[in-house]
Amino acid sequence: MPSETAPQKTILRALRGENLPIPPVWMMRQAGRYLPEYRATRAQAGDFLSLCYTPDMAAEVTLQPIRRYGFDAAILFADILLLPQALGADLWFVTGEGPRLSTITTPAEMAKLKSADDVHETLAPVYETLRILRGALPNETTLIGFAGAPWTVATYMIAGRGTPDQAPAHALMNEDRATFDALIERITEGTIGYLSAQIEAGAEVVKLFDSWAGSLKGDAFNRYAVAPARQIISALKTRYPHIPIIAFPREAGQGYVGFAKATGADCVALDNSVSAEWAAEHVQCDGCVQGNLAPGHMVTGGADLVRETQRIVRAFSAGPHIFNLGHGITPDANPDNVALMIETLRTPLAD
Ligand code: 1CP
Repeated sequence: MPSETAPQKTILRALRGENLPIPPVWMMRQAGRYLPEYRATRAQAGDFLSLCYTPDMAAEVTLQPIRRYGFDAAILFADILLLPQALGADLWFVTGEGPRLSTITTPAEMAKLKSADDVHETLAPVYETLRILRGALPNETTLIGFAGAPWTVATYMIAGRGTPDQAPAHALMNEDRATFDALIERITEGTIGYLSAQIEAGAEVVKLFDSWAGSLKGDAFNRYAVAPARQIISALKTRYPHIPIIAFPREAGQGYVGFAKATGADCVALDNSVSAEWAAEHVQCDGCVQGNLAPGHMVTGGADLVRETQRIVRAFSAGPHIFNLGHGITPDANPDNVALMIETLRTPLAD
């Protein structure tokens, strides 16, 4: 059961609005293919979904970057597409290409989905992974659970795969709004139950990934990025008022302004399409922000990485900040560059 503990952990302190002299740090996709130890466990598991659904192995890959780098947070190893699978969609991964799902584009397909309350049997191994992690993590490390935001999850369920412009999801939104809205609502309810169960199993923070929020414009952004996030956050805050929530409306641009206030999120995660200086003025004024180093620096390293890390730390130094990348670290990243980023961060700046 979650308990109200005094916030000692740096990530929790930042999420409660404290401005720490050295920002706490973790990295999106920190357990991933750039690490040889991840590749070894992944090979042992056989395939990606087996890795997600085998609690000992999922816990092991979650812990690997904590052991190697001493990150301030560990993020549960799972995937945003496990919820669609738990709702009844078929899910598989094509090597070298990515995820594939059976599609939901008609009222008949929608009717075949399970109810939001029926997802927990499939997802039980994920909750077990969290329980293992709570016992295995160092005392100072915060455990983050997560889910995809409804729009992003819907884009995969409608298209059956990742799509560069999310055209199939936009088409359904325009052509059959009732089915589209029913799907968004089912995912929203499922997400509330899924994240609640993650918190019960030991997640101390949860994050909502809206990776494709950037393709929602104007009213659609309010209706399908802001409103579902607000619904999920308000339901979680009613049940677990002390659990901080990070929202990541990736590539929202101007949509970042006021997003925390509009949704109730404790922290907004920033991609690297916005400058830290702009975000400090327009987003951090409302509370904690997370981000936003371009992931490419983890490939190229060197003086540019050091300079950019210091620039971001300086830009956000007047308020609460969790250091992170603007998106996930890529498989071609050099593990030594991650160490250099952390060393740079933890060395106090001269002025
Ligand atoms: O080992 C492999 O080859 C699989 C690659 C992989 C990994 C490591 C996938 C497939 N998912 C994951 C883990 C994962 N996914 C985590 C674990 C925790 C961590 O960050 O370390 C998280 C939080 C996610 C979230 C996720 N999955 C998102 C949202 C964040 C983002 O990157 O924008 C999305 C969009 C997915 C879908 C997905 N899963 C995997 C891939 C390759 C994709 C993207 C597919 C596409 O759009 O083409």
